[in-house]
Amino acid sequence: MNYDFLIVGAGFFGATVAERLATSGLKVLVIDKRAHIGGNCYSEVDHETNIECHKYGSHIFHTSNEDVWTYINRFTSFNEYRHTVWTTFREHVYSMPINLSTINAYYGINLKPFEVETFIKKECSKENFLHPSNLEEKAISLIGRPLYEAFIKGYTIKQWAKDPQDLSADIITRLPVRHNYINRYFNDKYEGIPLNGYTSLFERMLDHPNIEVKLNKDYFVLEDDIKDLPTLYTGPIDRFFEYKHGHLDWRTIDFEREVLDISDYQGCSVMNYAEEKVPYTRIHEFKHFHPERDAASATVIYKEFSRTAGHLEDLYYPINTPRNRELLLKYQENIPELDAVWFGGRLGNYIYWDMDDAVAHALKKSELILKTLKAL
Ligand code: 40K
Repeated sequence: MNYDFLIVGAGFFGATVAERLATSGLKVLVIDKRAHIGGNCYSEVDHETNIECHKYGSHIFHTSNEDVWTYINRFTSFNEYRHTVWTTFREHVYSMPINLSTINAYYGINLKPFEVETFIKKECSKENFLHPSNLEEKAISLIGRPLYEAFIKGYTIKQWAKDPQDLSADIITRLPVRHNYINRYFNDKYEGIPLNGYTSLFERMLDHPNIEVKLNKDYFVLEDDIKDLPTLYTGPIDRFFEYKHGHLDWRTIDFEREVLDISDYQGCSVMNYAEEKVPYTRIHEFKHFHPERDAASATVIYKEFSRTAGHLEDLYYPINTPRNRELLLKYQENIPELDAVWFGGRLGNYIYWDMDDAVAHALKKSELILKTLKAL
């Protein structure tokens, strides 16, 4: 095939732009340095248990964006899964995010919804951080010390490897505390897991006569004639510019997979562990994402460990520090100098996006690309 356009990365952003351009008649080459499509949303059926696992951690699709929902439903149906998160603290299980059940169970009381505001205010006023100087003081000023120490402190330390006392107060403006027993994790209009899994969704998106996918292909060792094509690059923006201003910092995640010969390990798909002394942040049990499938007799769990990412490792979460923000702006200043190169995705924008954000931005970017190519 003679290509009109190169797309680097086959995650949600790359796959969406590939589908849009191909449907407009362009011949598109999609490359990915990994051995599979789907980016960090990739799923595969576990060889031992037949349970579909999200290899890079739990992914729950949720959106209130009608255009995104309509678009994505051209390629898959969704099941009826509704996400809930539970958190274990000192051998007790609590609802997350913090709601009336969490508060009543933690304090051993029986507040009614209309009593929560006064109760929380009283807890907060036990210490007066009128001008919180760090994340810890801010959190205590919003929910009081007991809930902070149980549900926020240890978890934050494990997630970011930083003490909340050393984090900026303005990372959070509010800490949601629900005054009712509702424990659906997401508030969006639409939610679910692709019925046939994420990988099958990506296969459908990329299954187009104008799209060719080449895996195990690193952009930085590509032949020059392909590199000269108009390009959407969804890899790390600092890598594209050969790290000339320095490295942007990321958190990554390690998983420890275990197969257990029991039908249900934890009774939900995601269980957080709030205590600092438990080395993992959460445990994923993937069979719970597909209640509509025949239950396997065994189960597979992934323990999740957070750490700083090395430069060529799997990148998950941008680390929001002044240094990283400035560095990003420096790199972005280089973009207008480049002809017919667009940056997409979480890695290309150094940003945290949910899957629906990635698709929404990709739909917009596709139109911009098509308009620009016509003018060239
Ligand atoms: C963000 C900016 C971050 C780090 C780690 C674990 O559960 C998830 O995977 C996502 C959560 S929820 C969320 N919403 N926005 C970020 C904004 C950087 S990260 N997050 N971060 C999450 C997260 Cl070790 C989870």
